[in-house]
Amino acid sequence: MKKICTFGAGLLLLVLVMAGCAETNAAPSATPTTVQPAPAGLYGPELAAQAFQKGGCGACHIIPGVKGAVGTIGPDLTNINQTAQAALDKGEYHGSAKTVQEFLAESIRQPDAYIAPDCNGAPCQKGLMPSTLADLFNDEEINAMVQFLMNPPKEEASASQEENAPTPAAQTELINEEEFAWAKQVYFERCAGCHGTLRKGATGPALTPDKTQPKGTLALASIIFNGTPRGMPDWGKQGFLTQQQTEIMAKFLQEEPPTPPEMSLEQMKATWKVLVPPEKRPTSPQTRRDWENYFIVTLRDAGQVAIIDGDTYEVVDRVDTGYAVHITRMSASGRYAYVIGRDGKLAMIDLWTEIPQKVAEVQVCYDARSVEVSKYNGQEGDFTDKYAVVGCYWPPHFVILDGQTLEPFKVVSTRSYTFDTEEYHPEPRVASIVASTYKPEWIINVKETGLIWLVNYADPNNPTIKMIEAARFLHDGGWDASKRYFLVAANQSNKIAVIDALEGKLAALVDTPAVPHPGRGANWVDPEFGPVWSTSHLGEGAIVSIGTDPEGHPDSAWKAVRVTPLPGSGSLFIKTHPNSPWIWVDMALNSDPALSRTVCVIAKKDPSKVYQCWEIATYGRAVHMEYNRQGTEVWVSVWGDASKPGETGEIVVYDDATLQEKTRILNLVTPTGKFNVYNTVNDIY
Ligand code: DHE
Repeated sequence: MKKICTFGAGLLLLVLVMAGCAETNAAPSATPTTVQPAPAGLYGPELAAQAFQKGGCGACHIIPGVKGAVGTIGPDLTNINQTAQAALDKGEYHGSAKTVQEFLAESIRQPDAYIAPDCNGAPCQKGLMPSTLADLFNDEEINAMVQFLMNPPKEEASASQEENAPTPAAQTELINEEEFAWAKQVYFERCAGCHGTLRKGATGPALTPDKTQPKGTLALASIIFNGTPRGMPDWGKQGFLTQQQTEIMAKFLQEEPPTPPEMSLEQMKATWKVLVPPEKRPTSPQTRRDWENYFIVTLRDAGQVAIIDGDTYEVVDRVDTGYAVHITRMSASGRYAYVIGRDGKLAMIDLWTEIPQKVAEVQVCYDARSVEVSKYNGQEGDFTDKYAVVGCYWPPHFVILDGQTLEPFKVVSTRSYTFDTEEYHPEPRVASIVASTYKPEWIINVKETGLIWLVNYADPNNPTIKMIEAARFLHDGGWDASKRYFLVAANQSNKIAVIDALEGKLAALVDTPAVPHPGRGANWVDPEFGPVWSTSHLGEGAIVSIGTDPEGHPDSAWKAVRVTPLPGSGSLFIKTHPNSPWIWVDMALNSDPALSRTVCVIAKKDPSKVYQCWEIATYGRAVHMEYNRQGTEVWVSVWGDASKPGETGEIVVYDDATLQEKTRILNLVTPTGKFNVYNTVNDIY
């Protein structure tokens, strides 16, 4: 068994305990990692520092005097002796230790004996630090670490410790070609979204060799296996990666990142297919169903969307789309659904045919997350259903396409300079895109540079672009109720940027708790502060509401006027409807399985606290809420596991007035986002 050390919850020393994790990726067998014993002849602080290095404890803890020990997942160990004394004095400690020394030693051997309350501002989590530790260190090493923590050095790492610390190069173990190819694919599928294709960091930290090599294989593998409280998934615990596989990934991350290929317009056009030409499509709806009450449901791991009748709950059709399909947006008329996969494949579905039908498809990049349409209809022309735009992660560009056929015709690179330090960035990815109704304009959020581009598509071959300085790293967002202001999360800056689409300028930057993640947010009227837009957060259990009515409620405008506490962090989405008395919120990425399948509602008339929370299933995660057209029902996805029959996923439908369950739409494969046609066209959230 391979082991790893880090202090986190309690005092974390992580051993990668791996038992029976389902293998979902056929990986090559790992090159063995050998845990080296501490060099003989070391003692005292030097032996302790060596032991901390050996286990990679610094990946999760700040340990004064230990080179590279600046991790923030576990508690800061600078004053851990005092924290331990306080826990013993207050009787909070439930282990068998009677002294601080015993406490520290026990925390290494049995990390869950006591869960420290503060992991750098967030609550520490049970189970983050695996419990089988004793075989990693001998008694001498544990004793040395305990003595070290009893009296930690005041200064930074001393020269001798620096010398004794293993050099990154010595720690890095190469992987073979087969392992590299496998890890590259897994990185693309699971990691690139947050850390960047070139690993320069965005939602997650940078993972370039200068950052990863000092951490070493053991520490990196432990983070990959166990996740972090700030939203990094626990790939090992979830069963996506085995211990061996996390080690291959950890080694891959210490190598230089490979640069993927570019994609030309010619290559895009080679993938372009018009399956039903516009002239062969019906001129009026051919279905008797209320197609405006269809829900287009992402079936993530099936690479499909299900089109579900919002009146009868029947799955009307399943349409093949892109790999790990991500989101759907409707054309301005609502007739067409545009579905983007993570592989950059865009599918266009006609909702007017008797059975909805894919009418065109194209691939415009290798990695994408967003799609939007032209919505402007005014003095400058009618752009209804005229253009689509896809925002890519790799290559970093956006592509403008014909809205009727998906023929791509304009590619615009987003490679440019960061707004604050004016440094060239090779991978500024396109995050959310929304279409203005005030002007023929898309608001395109360029994640890494922190710039919001106002792209005028009136002459799309010669688009004018206004770049607005905002904050890094831009992610998701939505309109306020008036649709004049667009609010977008700069999630690693803990800010919401507000764009005034009428004036074409930044209206405000609002500070929030850690890692805001609104989806498109929720618009409602606060009894005290008037119209507000709310976001939940990945990094903290809190909903923040921001005043959005500068004319009627100038004192509240663009201020975080209310914080509503949630039982946990890890929230991805929040939703409401103008007809609803409630605001719904998930905690899909909470590391506690019970909370991850819990939804909460907040009463608009008493928004200071949560009204009710409940688990919606016995498996999977509760993720993403959507209302029906009338605003009387809420649909919530149970995001299951495609490899577990009976637990692949379902949608739970609630009566919004009573909060009672109405029905379940069963046996869906990993349903995540759901987009009601009417609500999506009209930006109702
Ligand atoms: Fe998403 C929206 C990016 C992971 C489900 N997601 C968005 C948007 C972006 C984004 C930029 C805004 C699009 C817009 O409005 O134009 N998402 C990313 C990532 O980079 C990230 C963090 C990591 C990744 O590797 O992809 C990521 N997203 C996820 C998931 O794991 C989710 C939960 C399920 C899945 O698809 O795998 C997921 N993202 C969604 C959904 C929306 C979304 C359902 C749209 C919400 C809405 O109501 O509009």
